[in-house]
Amino acid sequence: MQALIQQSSLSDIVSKVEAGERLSREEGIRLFESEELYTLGYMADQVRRRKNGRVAYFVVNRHLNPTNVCYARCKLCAYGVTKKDPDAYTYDLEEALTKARAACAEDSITELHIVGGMNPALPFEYYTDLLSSLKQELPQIHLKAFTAVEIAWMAKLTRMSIPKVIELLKEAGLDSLPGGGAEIFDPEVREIICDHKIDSTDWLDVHRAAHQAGLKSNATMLYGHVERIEHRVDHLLALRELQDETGGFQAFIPLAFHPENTALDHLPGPTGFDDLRTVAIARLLLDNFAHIKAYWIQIGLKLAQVSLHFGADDIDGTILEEKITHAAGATSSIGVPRNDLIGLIQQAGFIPVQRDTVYNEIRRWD
Ligand code: V47
Repeated sequence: MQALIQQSSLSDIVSKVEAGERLSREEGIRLFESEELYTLGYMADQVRRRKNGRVAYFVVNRHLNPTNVCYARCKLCAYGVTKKDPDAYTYDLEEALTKARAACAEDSITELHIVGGMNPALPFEYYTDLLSSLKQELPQIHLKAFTAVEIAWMAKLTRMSIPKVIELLKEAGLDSLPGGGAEIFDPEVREIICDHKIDSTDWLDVHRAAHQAGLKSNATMLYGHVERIEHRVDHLLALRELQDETGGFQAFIPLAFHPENTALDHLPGPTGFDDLRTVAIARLLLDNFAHIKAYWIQIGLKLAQVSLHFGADDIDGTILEEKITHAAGATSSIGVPRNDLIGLIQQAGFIPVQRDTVYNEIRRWD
């Protein structure tokens, strides 16, 4: 390995990573231009072990998607539909609670991940009532709910400021924000893949406001569509900059584009090589993020396991019913038993740790 590294065209970057120095935009671009997957993995694994040791995390969670009706109709998305679509659904409060009750029937579940479309028929009270009813009935469950896109939508709907919307959601029971809706921050790429979505400034403003309100959040990047590698690097650096300011992000999750049933279904989507290098480069550029998640729903359990050696320290959760990526042709199962995640982590040589949403350890399998 040492001989390989010495001959590497990235050996100057290896030295910087070993010294714990921050990488620049140009270095980020060089990493993406490189085909030296081993060197990328070597560097990312060093950082990962420095930050997280031999531990790999997972959460026992469930998804709840209250509506797929969405006015935005993003080209990247196969989940959102118009209200007239035969597949359109919107749970009323009681239906959402029934779904949540069933989803959280198992004792070990600690998190509900709640996201949905921007449905013009739903008033702001729908969201606050949903949170407060869930909190009342399932007080032990962490409510990780609503992307920055949905929160900005609620602000527009109610003509309230983003901090006010977050304050009211928090009062109703919101515990943290998921990282979705970030896509790629570059405005020209956004124009193609999600022209009705908030821009990067608004996305970052919502997360800044959430962090200022004392809530943790996650961040994502959708890759493998029409973006260039410069767009990926700039996206990651924008996240790094906000993290320098607030420290409120917990995990970064690279999201592998799934083209099926989307308006971009002529695109091939990312390859396994791209999945692995993106995890590794995220680990290297996001030096101020504690955690990098390999989202097995999108890259499959096998590649998520391998990602643990390429910078990832978390493989997300058990889930049980995933709709958004499966609408776009994901071939992974829609959920996985906890013991399967434990086995995958152990076989990869790491210590499985079941965590809660904010990374408190619940149990470890030493
Ligand atoms: O917001 C939509 C993306 C996100 C497609 O915060 C697509 O812990 C691929 O954000 N192909 C939802 N991706 C997933 C998400 C997430 C997942 C796991 C953990 C966390 C977390 C967040 O998926 C959406 C959008 O950015 N998406 N369509 C598609 N065709």
